[in-house]
Amino acid sequence: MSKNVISPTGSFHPLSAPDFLPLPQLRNVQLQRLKGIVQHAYDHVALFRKRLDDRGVAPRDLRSLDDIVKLPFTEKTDLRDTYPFGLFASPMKDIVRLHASTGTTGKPIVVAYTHEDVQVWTNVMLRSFAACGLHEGDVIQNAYGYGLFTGGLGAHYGAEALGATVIPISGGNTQRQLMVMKDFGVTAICCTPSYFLHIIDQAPEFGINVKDLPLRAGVFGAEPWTESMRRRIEADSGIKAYDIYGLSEIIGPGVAMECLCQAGPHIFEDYFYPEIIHLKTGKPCADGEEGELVLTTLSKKAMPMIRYRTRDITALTSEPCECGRTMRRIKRIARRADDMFIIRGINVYPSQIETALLKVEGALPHYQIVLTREKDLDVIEVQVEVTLEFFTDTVGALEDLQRKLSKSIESTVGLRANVRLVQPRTIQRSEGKAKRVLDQRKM
Ligand code: DLL
Repeated sequence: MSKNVISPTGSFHPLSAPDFLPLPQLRNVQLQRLKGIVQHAYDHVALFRKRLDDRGVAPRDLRSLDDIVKLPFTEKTDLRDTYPFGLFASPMKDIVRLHASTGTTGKPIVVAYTHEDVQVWTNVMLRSFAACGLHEGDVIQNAYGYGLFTGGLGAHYGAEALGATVIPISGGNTQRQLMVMKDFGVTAICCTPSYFLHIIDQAPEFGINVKDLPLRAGVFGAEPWTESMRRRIEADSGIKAYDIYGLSEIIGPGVAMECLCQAGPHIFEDYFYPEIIHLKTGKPCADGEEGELVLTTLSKKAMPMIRYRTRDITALTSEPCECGRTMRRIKRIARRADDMFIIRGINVYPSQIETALLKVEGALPHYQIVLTREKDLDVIEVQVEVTLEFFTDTVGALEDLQRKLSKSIESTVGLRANVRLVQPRTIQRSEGKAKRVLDQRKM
């Protein structure tokens, strides 16, 4: 594999060339692929065929990319209702891999890949790593979970194809993570941002200062995180934190990835066609306007997804990025429609609480939101860890901090919350996706 060329504003790998396709060419690739995949889905997926027939739409009616709005949406319930294999569009003999995601409710959803689909996945993951400046010679510690979760194997194949050295450590065993990071000269890590925070938090206990290690980049995703969280991570570890986005239904990690400019993930549009729609009406949103991300897979053979409603809230921008990539960017996904909770009539997302907490000095980025009901009234308690210095400080200082945090939440979210300060390492850590909200109201 040839060496990478790294420019000050972006990195380049020969296989990253499609990231920079001139727009007319990109749109043409998208249209040709869209026509092909819609025909494939129509021919092989009964549910999709029925929905198109019911609307009186045929695959040949797709003449331009704008015609995509004629197609019906696909939703998570469609995957559950057809569990396990009802949306597969390839015969089992052509399917080389299955993954599954349990999500937060109900039955798992099962996703499938042909050999060709795995190659596409490998390609977009390679391009993801290249986009944030990783290359041959990098040593990548892959702490995403290996198994039915797509994070582990998705990142693994891409890192190997890049020519990097992969350490398939999977999630968990933080002491071993730190030992390996130090002893194997790890230069990049892949895991959820919350798990990385936990790793760096533990480092001093094992005599390690992460800032002294050759580690320079983190490929963080699989859960919502905020810009304030990125700043904390970068300040505490001395590395650059990049946002990677993806979901099992579409392929896994590698749907979108940030470049060195850290200005929001670029969608690999030659394989995934993005739309943003109004949550309620389903109508298209304008460029830059926030709504729900809808994705169509343009090449996936085993399980094509047509206009899949991700429930992730973001905005799409076609503003040029300094790196020169023509692929559009999404705004960091800090919230999911499903994560919203309503408390005393106010809609709240955990990420708003995160932003409010991290504005205040002394608060650590470890928190949990507990919802309860007292005498028919919703009560919200935000438990937040504070630095040891604060805990050893006077009661007055702690009360002052508590007040500041309450105020910050009130001004950010418009809600009075009970803030409970807890000692460092009290809140349960996750090796994968963090669970921010404990809703005990229904119990
Ligand atoms: O989390 C795939 C993945 C693995 C992505 C590793 C990135 C890194 P699922 O388990 O199906 O797949 O969960 C998908 O996680 O719809 C988002 O709500 C959330 N999510 C994923 N990446 C991000 C991100 C993997 N960078 C769901 N920012 C998605 C915010 C994210 N949310």
